[in-house]
Amino acid sequence: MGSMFGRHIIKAISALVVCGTASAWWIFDSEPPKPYGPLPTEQQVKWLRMEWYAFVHFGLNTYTDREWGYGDESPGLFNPSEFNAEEIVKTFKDAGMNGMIYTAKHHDGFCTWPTESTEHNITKTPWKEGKGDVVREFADACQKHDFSFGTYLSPWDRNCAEYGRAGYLDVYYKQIQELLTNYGPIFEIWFDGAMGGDGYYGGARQGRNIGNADNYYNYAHVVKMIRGLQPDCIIWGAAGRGDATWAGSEQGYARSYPLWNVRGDKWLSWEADTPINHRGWFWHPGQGSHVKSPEDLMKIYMSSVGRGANLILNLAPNRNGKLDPADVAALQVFGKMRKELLANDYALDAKAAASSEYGYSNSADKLTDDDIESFWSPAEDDKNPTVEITLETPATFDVIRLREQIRLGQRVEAFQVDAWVDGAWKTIVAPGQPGQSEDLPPRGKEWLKHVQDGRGYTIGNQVMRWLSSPVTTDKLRLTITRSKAVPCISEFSLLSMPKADARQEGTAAAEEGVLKPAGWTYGGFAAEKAALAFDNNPDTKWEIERCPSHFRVDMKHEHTVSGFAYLPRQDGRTHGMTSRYRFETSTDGNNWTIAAEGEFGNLRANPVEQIISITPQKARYIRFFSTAALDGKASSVAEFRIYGK
Ligand code: FUL
Repeated sequence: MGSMFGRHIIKAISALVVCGTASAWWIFDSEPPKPYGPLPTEQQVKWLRMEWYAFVHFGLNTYTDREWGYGDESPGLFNPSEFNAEEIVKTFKDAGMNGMIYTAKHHDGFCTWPTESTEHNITKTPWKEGKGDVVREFADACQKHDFSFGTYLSPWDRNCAEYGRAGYLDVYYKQIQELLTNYGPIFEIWFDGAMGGDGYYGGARQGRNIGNADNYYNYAHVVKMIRGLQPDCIIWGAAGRGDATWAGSEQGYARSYPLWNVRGDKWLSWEADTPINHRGWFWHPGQGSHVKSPEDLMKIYMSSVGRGANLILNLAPNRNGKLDPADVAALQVFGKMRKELLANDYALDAKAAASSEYGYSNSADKLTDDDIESFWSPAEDDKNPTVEITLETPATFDVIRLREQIRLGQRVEAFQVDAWVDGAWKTIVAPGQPGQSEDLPPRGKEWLKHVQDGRGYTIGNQVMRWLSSPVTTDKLRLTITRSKAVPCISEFSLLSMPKADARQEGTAAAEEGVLKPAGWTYGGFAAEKAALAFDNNPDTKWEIERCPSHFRVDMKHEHTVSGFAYLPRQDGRTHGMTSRYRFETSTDGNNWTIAAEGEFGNLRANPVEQIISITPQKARYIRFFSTAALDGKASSVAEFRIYGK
């Protein structure tokens, strides 16, 4: 410490000598550590501090019960008679969010603003007699409520005749230009990665392959254009040329921890996305019973924001233009829990004593001063930097939050936290080990079990480690066990996880109307495995290395069948995941009626249960055909349910 202080005084004096007339405050300041590695832009710093915001999927799919429209849907369907953008924005804001991103155009190519780029737009709808503009209403409501507004503009366009050819680029660039010119500040623009495949394409109804997306869309040009129009706008995606990227799952968690905001020589931040409702990104009839519980939302938050990524949480308006009440209820409870979690930091103003300090301005007390800009750094030659934190009175907590001063780069590779319990140090966050990582398994709900008791790896903008059992103490010790350069830690907080409101529990999927498979027999391909699709166990499945193929069910009695549910394979693989289907019914097992056929969109990124309703009809037999599959000629079904009575 002595030599450190001496060095600091020398620095200050030499600064005075060099600057001559330097103002007196410089004497009380010291030079911070030098920046390390790629640095975030000011926009990226601000964006990371937003933490979470809303996604809003709302368009023609809202009216067709689909996730991916084909491109031939009639704009005549769009008529949200009770749409009130302000009410939606206020709901988000009350929950503690600070921005929203709206799907101005999804893959079906329908533009929800009066664009000059295509006829397939809002002016052709009955809503407000063709004079409406959803983008305008959201943008204005956001501006009025001091809420950030962003936009999603799907690069893939299944409506445009020119898609896949050079002609589409003029259309697409025009759309970007309109959205970034006419609607005020856009905090983030989202370039989805889904691209190419079959579609309407102006009537061609064919498959189109664009090859390399980065080449086809010319993202280098797109990025340049956006920087010119709105330099503060965060660009998401764009083949890695933007400012932020996908955290690797549509379940809302960062797939892997440690999480480095660095790709090559560039700072690139992460965003995890998920819909609040298990049914998907767009609103679907009867989705109320499929909302994620507030407890699950908290686990999602802890494994996205808690790992250093941002979280974008989708709430979809229904056909009237209103948010689903069940979604809103879950959001409100989770929002309240999050506020309570962050409201009380037991380490605030606690005494902090470090093994060393880099300089006077980077003393240990900066960790507990509630100032995100100030930070503690140890001396350069301190290879085992620790800080002891002493609270005024013992506190009980189960979440530890740390933040790095990311303006100087991301540095910390691993850390450890010990608590003084019963007269000895007890490790409550073990340090992450070199070459290891915490990867959440990409399996349905299973991954939620893996959220607590993680190790200490990267910190970045922030990291939260959630302990499965609370700790009570008045003394803690933080050790930075590995760091790429002198650590710069801005905050150390001790938080306590609130319990969910009991009234919100039990929102799990209602099983109303599901026919019980007792005594049923199966036929068709791989008939001996068909029962595995009806055993309520997503780990076992009906599968066959063949597509198209099908299985047949004899329910032994006639029922009125009103629909079915299909759960794609949940083992993290996509080979043979059924992506197109046909569902047939029969009363005698000989004459079959096609009750439904179509596409299951977006399974690759979000393999959630797909529920299809049919016109209720009498049937003793059903056949489920897998007519197309992802990644290879195979078919599979993890779980299947038949609805009826
Ligand atoms: C995906 C899309 O394909 C989904 O439909 C949704 O928009 C999601 C946010 O991104 O990749």
